[in-house]
Amino acid sequence: MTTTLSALQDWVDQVAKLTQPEDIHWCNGSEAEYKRLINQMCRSGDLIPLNEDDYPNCYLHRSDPSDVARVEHLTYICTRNEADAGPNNHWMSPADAHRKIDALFEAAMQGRTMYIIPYCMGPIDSPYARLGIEITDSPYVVVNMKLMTRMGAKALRRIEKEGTFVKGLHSTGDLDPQRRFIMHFPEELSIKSIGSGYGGNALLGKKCHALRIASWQARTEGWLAEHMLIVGVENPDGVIHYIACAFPSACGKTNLAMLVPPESQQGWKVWTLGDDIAWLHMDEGGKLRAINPEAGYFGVVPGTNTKSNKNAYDMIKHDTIFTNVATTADNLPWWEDKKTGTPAFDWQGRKYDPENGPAAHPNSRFTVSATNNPSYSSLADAPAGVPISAVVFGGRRKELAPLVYEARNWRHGVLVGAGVASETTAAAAGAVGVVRRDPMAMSPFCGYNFGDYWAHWLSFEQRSKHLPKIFHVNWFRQDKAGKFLWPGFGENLRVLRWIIERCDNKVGAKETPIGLMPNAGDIDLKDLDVSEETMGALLSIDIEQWQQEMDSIGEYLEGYGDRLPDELWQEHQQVVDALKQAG
Ligand code: GTP
Ligand code: SPV
Ligand code: MN
Repeated sequence: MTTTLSALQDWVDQVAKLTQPEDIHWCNGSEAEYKRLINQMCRSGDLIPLNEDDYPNCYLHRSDPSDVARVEHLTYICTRNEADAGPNNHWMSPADAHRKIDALFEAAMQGRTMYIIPYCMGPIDSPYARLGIEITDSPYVVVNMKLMTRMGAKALRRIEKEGTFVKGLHSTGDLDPQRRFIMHFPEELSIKSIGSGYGGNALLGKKCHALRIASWQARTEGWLAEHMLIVGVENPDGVIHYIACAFPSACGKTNLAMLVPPESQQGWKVWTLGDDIAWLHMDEGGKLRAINPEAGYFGVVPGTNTKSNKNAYDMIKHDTIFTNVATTADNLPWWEDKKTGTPAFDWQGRKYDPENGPAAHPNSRFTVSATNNPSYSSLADAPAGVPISAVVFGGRRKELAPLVYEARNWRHGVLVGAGVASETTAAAAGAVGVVRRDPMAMSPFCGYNFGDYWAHWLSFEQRSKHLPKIFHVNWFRQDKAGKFLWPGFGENLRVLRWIIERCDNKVGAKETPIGLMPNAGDIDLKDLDVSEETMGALLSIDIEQWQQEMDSIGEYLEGYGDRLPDELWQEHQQVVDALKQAG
């Protein structure tokens, strides 16, 4: 297979000349191709087959120990004008970036096969879908892209018809962290990534294309590309509300998107549309509609058990690629909090020794097709997406942020999103558990200046009277002993129900300086082991702490200088004033 599109053929020829692969393979996305690559990687040792009886068609990949997470310090946005990338991104001039990274690509694929992966982000016949080509020398990337995207012949046909696509070039290189870069050229719709084989660094359709490049395109075209799950919540009468939630990496999106309602919530059902990325467009009636550009999940493994997330637990029992989990003596995958089995070998393949830390890497991941998901929504392939009733921001905060609150209006909601902070997790290289600002959970993923991004968010108010309501949640409040105050997981449905009732104007709320909060008794606590006192703590706000928080948000926003929209500043002042009055 080759292509009829000369712009594509020329680029492939150019890349081949630079990287000098031994072979070139155009991926057609077939099952046979997937199987062939899997078998080839089993022979080369890139993949280890897992216990075929209990985990049929499941494989383990062990990354290089220096290559187990996204590397934000090596991720660049390369725009002509530095200010367009903003203080939220590392910047390099396009000329310098190309020069630097092309030198590393020189002969990088010698002795290897170069794979051409045509992919479609979004339902293949959706007007909202976007196309891309990833060129890589990693068969691991090919099989992951097969599970994560609509990949192969159909995507190539659409690319040839439309003539436009995002160009992504990737090589695992020599995995030397000194020679690792992930560069984005939004003005050229291109990505170059070298030196890492891991998830968000290497599967270029995901964070690089569907968030960093797409957010840039979305701004110029009037839509939004967000780090959000999309979930459908069906009430006992069969009415479904769709909710989009932005939580930072490893802060609960996959789990909420696949929520299993607890027994007390008779008649409620939850449907997954997406677990990581949402593209939001305004339809003719002024409603925001969401599609999930992805077709699979690259999810956090540790913590997954039959109690926390039975859907995910079952979903990854077949046809799954595991990355950096541990294994048991009988070759089952194992991870912390699996609640069954014992580890024999850790994620690096060493004999398990607790002295070496956790058995599974804290950022170990599963890759599965979304069709494995028992709660996969029948509308996940709908070309027009689903209408969104509520946008929910959230973070991982031991203290301060209450279980749930609602923004007074869209503008205030944009401030709530801009003010999100969260404790860092193992999803990115660096310290874990440090609170940092992560506006809209997009800090590592917004492909342009946050000041312009907030202005773009604010601009939606002028375009529609039917925007979703905006909320903020925090599942991670702790008591003094470090125990979570809220049980989380399936029980989060109780909070989603309050959110839906607010959207339907079926329940009142209490005004507070930071927004609207549930009145006592309005969150269903039936059969829940949470005392009234704990509930009080979860729904309390500490005025003094919040005053400090608003100072900190203010300082952060000031960093955006004259790119910061005035309206955001006014909203900030309004909360500051309200806190002062209450204090
Ligand atoms: P990315 O894929 O990195 O974007 O992450 P994500 O937001 O999809 O996170 P995920 O749902 O995989 O959750 C990450 C971790 O948070 C897992 O270890 C979960 O067990 C834990 N977690 C998820 N939901 C809850 C919750 O409601 N309460 C508590 N305490 N932990 C949760
Ligand atoms: C995240 O870190 O937010 C992820 C995993 O979803 S990765 O694909 O590696 O970015
Ligand atoms: Mn993510």
